[in-house]
Parts: sequence; C-alpha cells; structure tokens
Amino acid sequence: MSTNGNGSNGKEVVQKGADETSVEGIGGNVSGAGPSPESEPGSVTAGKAAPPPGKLTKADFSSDQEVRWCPGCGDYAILNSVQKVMPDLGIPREKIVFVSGIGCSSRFPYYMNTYGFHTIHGRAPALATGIKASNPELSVWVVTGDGDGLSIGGNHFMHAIRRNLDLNIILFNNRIYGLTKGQYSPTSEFGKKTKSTPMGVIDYPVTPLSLAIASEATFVARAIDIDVKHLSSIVESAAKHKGVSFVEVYQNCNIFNDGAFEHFTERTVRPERVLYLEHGKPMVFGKNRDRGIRMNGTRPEVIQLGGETGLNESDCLVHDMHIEDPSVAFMLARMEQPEFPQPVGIFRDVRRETYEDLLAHQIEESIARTGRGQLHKLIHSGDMWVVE
Ligand SMILES: Cc1ncc(C[n+]2csc(CCOP(=O)(O)OP(=O)(O)O)c2C)c(N)n1
Ligand code: SF4
Ligand SMILES: [Mg+2]
Repeated sequence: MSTNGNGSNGKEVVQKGADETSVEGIGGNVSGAGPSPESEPGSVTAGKAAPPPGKLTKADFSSDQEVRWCPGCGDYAILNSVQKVMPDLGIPREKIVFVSGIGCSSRFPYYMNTYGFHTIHGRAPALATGIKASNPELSVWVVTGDGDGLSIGGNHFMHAIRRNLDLNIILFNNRIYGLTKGQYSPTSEFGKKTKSTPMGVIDYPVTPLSLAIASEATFVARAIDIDVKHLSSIVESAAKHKGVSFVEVYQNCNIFNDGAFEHFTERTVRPERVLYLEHGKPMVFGKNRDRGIRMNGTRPEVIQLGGETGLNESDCLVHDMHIEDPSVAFMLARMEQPEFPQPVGIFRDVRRETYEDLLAHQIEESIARTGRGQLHKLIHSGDMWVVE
C-alpha cells in the first residue's frame, strides 16, 4: 500500500471530521499507511502494563500498537467510541476480550488494551462462543466486517445470535471487502461495479439487521461511524444488554467505497434523512421535526406533520423496542433511503435466558444427579472397540 496518504487505487485520501471527535476519532495517529497486510491471525494480545488503581480512562483502553488503518477510515471513529465507553462499564480490563475474524475491521483487538484474539475468517462468533460458554464472567466482544460476518461467516453469525450468549457483536458495514482491496460483499448494492464485479453486482444484497432479527437476536441496533455521541450510547446499551447484542455500524471505507452512506450521513442532510429511534417516542424526523412515520395498512409511510395536513406527532408510530414480536423491528430494518429516512438506534431489546446460564443449569443438574464425572471413566465406559 502507498504510504503517502494515498490509497492503493491512487485515490486521494480525504480526512473527514467525525462529530464531536478530534483527530483521534478519524485517521488520527496513522503515518499514511494503508490497511496493513493480512497477517498475524491467531495472535493473542494482552496489552500494556496495568494502570494505577482508580477509575480507568479512555487512554487505559488504548494499546501501544500502531493503528494501521488508512487515514480517514471510519474504523477510527468506532475504535474511539468503544474506548470511550469502556471505562463507564466498570469492567476490569482483564475481564474483557475482543475477538475478531479477518479484515481491516478485524484488526480491532490489537488496538484495545484488553485481552484480544484475532482469529480466522468468519469464525470469530465460534471462538467467542467457546470463550463465553467456558468463562461466563468475561465481557466478550466480537468485531467483524460485512464480508467476514456475512459471507464466509454467515453460518456462524446466525448460530451465535440464535443461541443468545451474552456477546456483543459489532459489524463494521462498509459494503465492500476493504482488506483485500475492493471486492463486493453481501451488503454491496445491486449493480455496483467493484474489482470483482466489473460489470456490476448481480447478487441481491442482504440487510444485516434483517438477518440478525430473523436469527432471533435479542438486541439489535444500528449507528453511524461519524455520529460518535450516538454510536457511543448504542455501544453502551449493547454492553449492558444481557444476551446477544448486535450492532451494525455504517462505516466509511474511504479508499475502496468512499461515500457509501454519505447521501444520508453527511451532517447537513442527516436530520432530513435519518430517523433516530427512541424508545417510547413517536417516530418523527426532519430538522423542524415536520415529518413522521405511520402505518398505512400493513406498510409504513412517511407523513408530513403540521400546517394544513392536520397531522401531528400523535399520529405517528411510537417506538417500542421491547416488543417480544420481532415484526415491527423487522419492518423498521427494511426501511431505506430514499423512500424512508434511514433508521438508526435500538430496534429491538428483549430479554431471554442466555445460553451460558442454561448450560450452567444443565451442568449443575447433571452433577446433582450423577456426581462430578471423570473424563477417564467416561472414555472407558460403555461400548468400546479395542484396535489390535
Ligand atoms: C479462508 C479465507 N478466505 C478468504 C480470505 C481473504 N479475505 C481476507 S479479508 C476478506 C474480506 C474482508 O472484508 P470485510 O469483512 O468486509 O472487512 P473489511 O476489510 O471491509 O473491514 C477476505 C475475503 C481469507 N483471509 N481467508
Ligand atoms: S476499511 Fe478501507 S479505508 Fe479502512 S483501512 Fe480498510 S481499506 Fe483502508
Ligand atoms: Mg467490509
């Protein structure tokens, strides 16, 4: 990759400011390197020396590793948000582990001063499942990309979610394979020309939130990389949810898919084109809060509020993220620009027993019934074959 601030495709890298973020939020401390080569999976990072006693700060969660994302990449803002939220969770660093697969996004564990595991492509949910099931006290985070999580890892994604382990899954959706330099992903738009689809994509894209909801996710949310305040609040809510939490973050890959979400995330158009879902509040949007969402039969529709319309906030759908039935959350996940404002926020937050608690109960019950087992005895019990 180029080291002069240009991407490998020769496109000039533009540094874009994240809301309420200084240079540390986006492309801050990088010396112009592109995404680092695909390397070193399997490494476990244990971070730098322990901080002094007292409340931890954001800095305590930053590792001493040089961040190897392209300048201007949305990954910085996400890293910044997660590091910012960590001290408020009150979890000691040695009880936190970040697990990733492969991709630019999957370099994340290196930069967190916690335990971390950069694993194999698409398999972070499987590794995280093992970690959480065997040590439920840990706060386990999965960081994945749209390729890692939904292509090669689609199967693992679905099963980790439906098991409802108390995991936090953050999917960086840049609608492209970044690390391998710009091939289309399962979230790339139909017709999009990429390195691997020179005549345009002919697969229909998937909506990550729809997949998560269909897989029985108990917490589903979406945020935007550059909206750091909102993203941080979503990350915090996800962390506090007991059960699996799935957060999709719209992340700009300014080298291979620049501006993928700009038509609604750009600061000046955002109020008109993004719907911030808030529990218990009517679904209203627009700089002047003059438009809303209501049901028209079985379909949502955008309505104009005020003036001659005679409609007001009380005519709008009220967001209830705690409804057990996932139908409304699914419907919201299908709403898209330009017909609808793009919804962000928490779509669904319901309680269900977690896999690790159910597993612990089964183990306790079994021990109470038959006593603590011995592996040696188990192996040598029952029908055995002797190979001679
Ligand atoms: C088994 C295997 N197949 C393919 C690859 C090549 N590969 C590495 S990363 C990647 C896709 C990454 O895309 P995404 O998950 O969207 O991450 P991003 O780089 O965009 O953050 C692919 C196909 C690999 N490393 N291993
Ligand atoms: S996601 Fe894109 S901008 Fe970010 S490090 Fe990878 S190639 Fe660079
Ligand atoms: Mg990607």
